[in-house]
Amino acid sequence: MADRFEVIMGDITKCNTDAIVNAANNSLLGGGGVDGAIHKAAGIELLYECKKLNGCETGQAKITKGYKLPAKWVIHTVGPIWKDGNHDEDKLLAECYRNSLALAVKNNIRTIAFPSISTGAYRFPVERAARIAVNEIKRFLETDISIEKVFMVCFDINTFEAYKKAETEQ
Ligand code: AR6
Repeated sequence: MADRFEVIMGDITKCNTDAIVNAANNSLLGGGGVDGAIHKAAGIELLYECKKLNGCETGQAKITKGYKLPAKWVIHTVGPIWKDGNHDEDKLLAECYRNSLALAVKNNIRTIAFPSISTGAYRFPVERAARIAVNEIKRFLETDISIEKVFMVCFDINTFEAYKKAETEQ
């Protein structure tokens, strides 16, 4: 199982996995951070497809094509905005990972890359988010046999260290 999950540093728009996950917002119409980078790299056709999806609830996930991205698919999920930890933030973040992976399985996706959902503009504390993400991904891989590889793609060293720590602790 350990070889099916890997924490790396990098730019998710460059990943040539079957799918990459986007940390989107409820509108699915683009934004800053990883969302902005994915839309920029995929091209305007991604926005056209997203417009047809009627947004997405927090914790849920929707799929589009990847257009100009190396990845064939983009799974858009909406992380919770951090308030104080008492507004279902943990549960909703866990749902993002579970629902994205379930959607990947449904679409015969074998390799998938996640960004650190909610820990940028949405201000979820990164160590807490990393523990939840690693736990959900590992638990999913324990019961699923179709996904070959899950990458956690960290954009900065602080995020990378938090996920590495969570990985070794669990
Ligand atoms: N590759 C991998 N990770 C990245 C990249 C990249 N190219 N660019 C940024 N990150 P954020 P959120 C990291 O803010 O907190 C958007 O405006 C970033 O360093 O992108 O879920 C949406 O439209 C951080 O570690 O997502 C929403 O409105 C992580 O991705 C809102 O931001 C997540 O940061 C979502 O906020």
